[in-house]
Amino acid sequence: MTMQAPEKQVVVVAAYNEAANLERLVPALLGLPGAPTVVIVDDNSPDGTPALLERFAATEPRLVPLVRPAKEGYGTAVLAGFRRALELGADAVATLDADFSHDPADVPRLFAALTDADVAVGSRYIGGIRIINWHISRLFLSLFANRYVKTILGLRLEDATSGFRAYRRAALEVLEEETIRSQGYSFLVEVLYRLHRRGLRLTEVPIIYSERREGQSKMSRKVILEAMVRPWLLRLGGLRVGRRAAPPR
Ligand SMILES: Nc1nc2c(ncn2[C@@H]2O[C@H](COP(=O)(O)OP(=O)(O)OP(=O)(O)O)[C@@H](O)[C@H]2O)c(=O)[nH]1
Ligand SMILES: [Mg+2]
Repeated sequence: MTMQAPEKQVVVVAAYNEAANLERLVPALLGLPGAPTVVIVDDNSPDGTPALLERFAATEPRLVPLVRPAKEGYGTAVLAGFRRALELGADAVATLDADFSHDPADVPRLFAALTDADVAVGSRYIGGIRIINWHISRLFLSLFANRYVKTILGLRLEDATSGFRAYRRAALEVLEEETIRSQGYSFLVEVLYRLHRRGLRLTEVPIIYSERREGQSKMSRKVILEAMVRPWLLRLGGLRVGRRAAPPR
């Protein structure tokens, strides 16, 4: 089944200490064709992000700040953004990082790909490798992580760990029924795995990824450990569920 380009578009950005980036990112997103509503989920960043968001929101009703009291991880931030987007009546929701690793100009292409998919993943790895400014060791880590989760979970995507995505509303409603256990970046894999198991259609759209220029990485040992363990927990949980539900193709 195909559908028209989504009407009410919402972009969700998880951000922690990204004020310098948000200063430029928010206007770039608000200016996109499709006039999206922009939800920024900040965890009360000490760098002044909450005040910056208030300033934007004072003059721009399409900017919706969602400030949580403390840092609770990427996954739960995006999930909170999804809930707000559904409340706002979104037909489709895109996610991207705040640090310009994902080019806001690519957002319309991701939304457009929802005409014949439920989830469109901005992929660094289909049809070649497109990453700017990564040390080779970081590239190997990312390629390994993708191979790792593909092997454990049977996902056919080339880039299951990309946070640059678009989801149809129906996909987010399915996620509402699922219990998402990841707090950090393994959220990205968990979401795809659950949607795949529920029979939703996943597709990939080529994007160019650039290493952040401003601000600091939030990668931590805890987050990496969760990313290593979570696929196994999902797979083992999935085996149990698999007795009742139809297994993925
Ligand atoms: N609200 C919120 N946002 C977060 C949290 N952790 C990460 N983020 C945001 O999630 C996005 C991805 O995090 P990054 O630190 O860029 O992760 P990364 O791209 O793997 O690492 P770098 O290559 O160093 O940028 C960024 O917009 C972060 O600000 C968190 O605990 N809470
Ligand atoms: Mg980043």
